[in-house]
Amino acid sequence: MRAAAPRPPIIEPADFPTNRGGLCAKGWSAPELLDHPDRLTSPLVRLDPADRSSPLRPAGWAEALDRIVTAIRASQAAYGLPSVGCFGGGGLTNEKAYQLGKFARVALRTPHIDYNGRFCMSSAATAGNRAFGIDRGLPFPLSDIAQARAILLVGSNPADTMPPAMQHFDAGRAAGAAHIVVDPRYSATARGSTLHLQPTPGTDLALANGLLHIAIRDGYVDEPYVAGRTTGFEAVRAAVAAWWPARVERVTGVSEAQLRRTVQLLATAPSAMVLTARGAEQHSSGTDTAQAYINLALALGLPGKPHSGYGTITGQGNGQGGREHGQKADQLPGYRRIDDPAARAHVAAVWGIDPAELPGPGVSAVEMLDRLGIPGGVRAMLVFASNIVVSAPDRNRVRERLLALDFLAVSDIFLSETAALADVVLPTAQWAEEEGTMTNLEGRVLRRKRVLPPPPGVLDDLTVLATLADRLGFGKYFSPDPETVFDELRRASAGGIADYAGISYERIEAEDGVFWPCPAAGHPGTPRLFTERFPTPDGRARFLRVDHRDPAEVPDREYPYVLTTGRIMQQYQSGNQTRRAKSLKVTAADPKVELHPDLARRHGIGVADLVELRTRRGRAVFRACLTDTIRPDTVFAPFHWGGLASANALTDPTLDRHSKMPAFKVCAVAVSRAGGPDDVAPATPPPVHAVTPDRKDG
Ligand SMILES: Nc1nc2c(c(=O)[nH]1)N[C@H]1C(S)=C(S)[C@@H](COP(=O)(O)OP(=O)(O)OC[C@H]3O[C@@H](n4cnc5c(=O)[nH]c(N)nc54)[C@H](O)[C@@H]3O)O[C@H]1N2
Ligand SMILES: Nc1nc2c(c(=O)[nH]1)N[C@H]1C(S)=C(S)[C@@H](COP(=O)(O)OP(=O)(O)OC[C@H]3O[C@@H](n4cnc5c(=O)[nH]c(N)nc54)[C@H](O)[C@@H]3O)O[C@H]1N2
Ligand SMILES: [Mo]
Repeated sequence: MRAAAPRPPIIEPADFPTNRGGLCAKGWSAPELLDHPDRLTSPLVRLDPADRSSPLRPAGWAEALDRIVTAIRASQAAYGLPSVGCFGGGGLTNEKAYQLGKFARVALRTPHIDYNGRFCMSSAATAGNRAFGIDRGLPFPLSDIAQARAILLVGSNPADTMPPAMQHFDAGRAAGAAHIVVDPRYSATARGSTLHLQPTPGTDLALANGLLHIAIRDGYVDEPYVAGRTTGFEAVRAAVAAWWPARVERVTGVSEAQLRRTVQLLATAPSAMVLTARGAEQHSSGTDTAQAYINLALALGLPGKPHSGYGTITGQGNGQGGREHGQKADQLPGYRRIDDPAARAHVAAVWGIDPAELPGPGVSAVEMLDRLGIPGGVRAMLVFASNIVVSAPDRNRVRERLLALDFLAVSDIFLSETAALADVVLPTAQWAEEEGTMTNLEGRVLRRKRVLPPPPGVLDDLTVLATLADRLGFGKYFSPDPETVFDELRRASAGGIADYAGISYERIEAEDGVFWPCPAAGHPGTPRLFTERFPTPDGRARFLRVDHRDPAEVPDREYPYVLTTGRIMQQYQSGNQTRRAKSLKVTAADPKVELHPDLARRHGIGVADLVELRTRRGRAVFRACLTDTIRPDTVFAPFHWGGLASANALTDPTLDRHSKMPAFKVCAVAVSRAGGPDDVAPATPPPVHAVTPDRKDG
């Protein structure tokens, strides 16, 4: 009974170098969720196994797992091994992410696994690999940010999205550092910056090329660095010659004076950083855009210099570790490539299988979702730690595809919008209830400790995967124990790019975390990368010529404005957790769309009216928030809600061809008034499962 469950722990801010004792609003409210009444405490299955529209009912673990195994076997028999797929999440611990990747390849023998990091880190990751030979969010400790004398922050709003990290930016500002923020909104981060550039969404690449054009023209290129540490500059120099300031101003809306000032601030500071986040990266040109900012950083000679360089600000709890150990369709643990014969041989040996049995690369998240239930696509899918129905682009289509599956199983803490469509729902443990490790944006591997047991009836994902593997006949390859899994991960990653071989639970504890690469027990770990060389075959960083392309959708008569999407401080991701937290509900009750007053006036929209947004894919309704902090041609909607307030009913699933990132941050939209301030807000409450066995009597 929940009444007898232990109280959630009191969260005490520890004095830790990354957050220096700070926690954000979501962190403070997280304990509320541990014993929340909506918590799933037993598996759920459909009353009629053959009918997904029949109600979900509580079931025992044996029955739930039987249904999953039966469905997997049926799909494999009818359509072959690749007809079963897995979808993971960057919130999973390293151990769980690793176990899920291995489960797909060893127990299911399917190439089809990908995860929500495609929506998050994939563009910057691809650019980092291309340019530096490695993808680690920051090649330096986060606290270096406070020491940088100038920072160009592109499409990143840490004041709202990473409050614990913001203190490093604030410390730099207090010490007189020049911060230039590039954002179509005058965001909380832009306030207090030295300079705010306000481009049209989707034009960051043109902006970067324009900045580099000026840096070259005005003699700011660090020629010895370019000659000694890089390759490919001449092609880039030639390409950006065509991006003279007037042209850049026409495309981006940023004036020549602002461009010049930006270059001057960056190039004359004794130390400088260029940082990107989702605003620059979640585009169909996201990889090339990240590359354009890397090109700028390289030309100014920044990567590898003290308190300087390029970095991407990672998102999810384990956004970094979650992308290193095999959840990606093309990847094996240690950031190895699944199509590299040497990598296959190494990992197969650790796993005790024949390399020939390892499947090849699968397809990316959106590509997999787009073909669910279609011949050649996945017919039975297992989802761990993602609420795809809310967070994937063009969610109406995704929902339709999920319904076309023969079988869907979802593991979650609450009944998410995605779980509500499943044949089988598995309740899982959350952060305070299990052991594991996470790797933060600095590449620092950290312990996450268990402080209380999961509620009775709840199993953790490691145990579930090991048990399912056992039922499928592969039990000897899997363990439910986090430290055992981590020790195997260390061996699997050994010699790879993200090398954890020397990192143990004891060391993480003793040293407040260890930075990878750490190839041996005696190795100190690597807080700072690139100081001597880059991990490319020739040791040099690579410039790459990249050119601006218009977004797949630009405004026209029917859809005259630009829609961009993102986050607000009070909600987290698909909202499955934060929409249930009482303390956050009070502060951000209604989903709101930000509109410039001029745009609102044109459509007769007043303060707190309801507004309908329409794109080629769907419609959604939000409460109007009139603000002159946004460009008059752009509207901003948060994506934290499902139902009628779902921003992803609107978004464009056009993919970046390199990273397969969808264009979350730009599409064409029409705006109209849909109701007055007194009309009921459209926010759809998260699904709740009414009958779980432990709640029938109270
Ligand atoms: N409160 C809260 N914090 C979070 C999360 C959350 O859901 N809620 N999620 C976490 C996760 S997973 C992530 S990935 C991070 C994301 O962290 P951020 O990248 O900081 O968050 P976003 O709000 O997606 O986008 C940042 C900014 O990009 C701007 N932007 C939109 N379009 C463009 C464009 O075309 N160009 C430029 N230059 N800027 C643009 C937006 O106006 C926004 O202010 O946050 C993490 N932290
Ligand atoms: N329009 C638009 N859409 C976006 C974005 C955007 O900027 N604009 N951003 C994208 C980005 S950057 C991201 S990261 C995605 C995030 O979108 P999602 O992948 O939907 O992320 P979450 O809402 O964090 O979903 C995680 C789910 O897993 C559950 N969960 C948490 N921990 C565990 C666990 O240990 N095990 C299991 N089994 N479940 C767990 C949570 O309750 C939650 O339901 O959204 C993307 N979608
Ligand atoms: Mo993210």
